[in-house]
Order: sequence, then structure tokens, then C-alpha cells
Amino acid sequence: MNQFAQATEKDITRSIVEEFLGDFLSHIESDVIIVGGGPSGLVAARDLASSGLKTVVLESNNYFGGGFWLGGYLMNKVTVRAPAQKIFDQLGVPYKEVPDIKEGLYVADAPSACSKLISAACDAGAFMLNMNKFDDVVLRDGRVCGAVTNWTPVSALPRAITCVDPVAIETKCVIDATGHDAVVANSLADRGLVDLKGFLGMDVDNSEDAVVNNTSELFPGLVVTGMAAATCFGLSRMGPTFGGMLESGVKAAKIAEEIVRS
Ligand code: 48F
Repeated sequence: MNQFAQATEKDITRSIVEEFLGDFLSHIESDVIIVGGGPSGLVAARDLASSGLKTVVLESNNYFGGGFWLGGYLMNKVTVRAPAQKIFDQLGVPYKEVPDIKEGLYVADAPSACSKLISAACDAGAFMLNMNKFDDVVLRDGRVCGAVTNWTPVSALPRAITCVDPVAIETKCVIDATGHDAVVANSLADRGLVDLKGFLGMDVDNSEDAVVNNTSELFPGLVVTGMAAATCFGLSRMGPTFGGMLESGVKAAKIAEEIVRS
């Protein structure tokens, strides 16, 4: 007598195909597409989906989390500075205040923080589309109104071997949360539609406020957050501290929600 319920191979295949395609179909017209599932994009996804907006996260890797799995230098502790520890409180991430230095610097286990943030975005109802590489924007009437995407392994194949056209998802707002590369903003810069400054050298004390202050609508329909905002506006990098990324994601969600509801 087997312990597990009876099912054959076709039942398992059908479950996967029907469920995935059902989710995909219900998101081909979404409220917000977040490109990049690192810390800034995941916080934005959590907040937008919690507000009831139809939210898609496009992530080129198999895993979500971006640079949040490791704090820095292959060491898996992440730091945040006050007031961003409040986001750890919301997520239920345990953390410690770092002793013997200025008040308000906190450290936590990266796997704990990152997994809880991914979980919060999923639980809020965001459609999490991994192994999907952003390829281009949909651009109509002078605004960004969608994202063109392809399976990551297909994107990596040389054109000489295969030419597989991508598909597109329509939306009211795209958030570029792709980190230093700012790939969505760059797709506009390549066409001369925006001018990107490139990020500057490290200056931890000032950079986090600067990233949050510059989290904004770069181009009609395109909001930039996290390190993508630093690349767009010529801001200092901050190295392995994440409060600015988390708070930038909160702000990006507020801006995107205003765009969607306007
Ligand atoms: O780099 P990443 O973690 O971006 P972030 O939210 O946070 C930056 C910090 O991790 C750290 C830092 C500050 O503490 O300096 O670097 O700004 O996450 C970016 C995500 O975007 C994905 C990439 O795999 C990663 O998960 N990504 C990049 N290009 C594409 C993409 C693309 N073309 N399509 C889809 N996803």
C-alpha cells in the first residue's frame, strides 16, 4: 500500500500547465510590471499587490532576491540603518543592533531576510515570473505601457542558432528594479529618450537618502527604484547595506499606485 495519493505523469503535467497558463493569461494585462526581483522590486511587489493591484515581477534568474541573499563579500549578513528596520519588523525578520558604534545600525541573516521578503511578495498576490528576461519596453503615444519578455535560456542563445520572438505584457506602469544595470531605463537611453548619468563611487552615509529621494517616474509610465535609480540619476553607490533599497521600493510602489489610479 503506497503512502501517497494516486496520480500519473499526465496528471502532474496537466496541473503545472493549466495552473501556469491560467496565471499568465490573467496577467497579460496588468496594473504594474516590476522588472527585477531584488530587494527594491520585492518590497514594491509586496506593497502593490497588498493594495489590490495586479502586479507582475519579471526576474531573469531562477531565484528571486537579487543581491539580498548575500550582504557583501560573500558573507550572508545584511545591514540596514534606521528607520528601515521597521520593514524587518513587518516581515518578521530577527535582527540585532550593532553594538559600540552609532545607534541605529542593524544586522540580520541574509537568508532569513531575503526568504521572508520573497514570501511577503508571493503572499500578497504578486505574479512571480522567474526565468523571464526583460527584452524591451512596449512604447505607445510617448509612454511605457508594457514589457517584452522571453525565457532567459532562449535569450542567451545566439541568433545564428535560434530566433525565437518574445511576447509582451501590457501594463499601466513599469518599475525598473534591475539594480546597477537599469536595463529598462537603458532601453530608453539607447533610443535617446532619456539620459542616464551612471552611478558614482561609494558614499554610504549619503547614498541611501539620495536613492530614496530620487525614486521617481523617469519617463511617462516608467518608475525607477533601488540601484537602478542610482544609475539613472548619477548617485553614489552604498555597498552592502539595504535600508535604502527597501525604502526605495516602498516609495516606488506609492508612485506606481498613483500612476495606475490616475
Ligand atoms: O541587483 P538587485 O539586488 O537590485 P536592487 O533591488 O538592490 C541592489 C542591492 O542588491 C545591492 C546594492 C545596495 O545594497 O548595491 O546591489 O537595486 O536585483 C536586481 C534584479 O534584477 C534582475 C536580476 O537578476 C536581479 O535579481 N534583472 C537584471 N536584469 C534583468 C533582470 C532583466 N533583463 N530581466 C529581468 N530581471
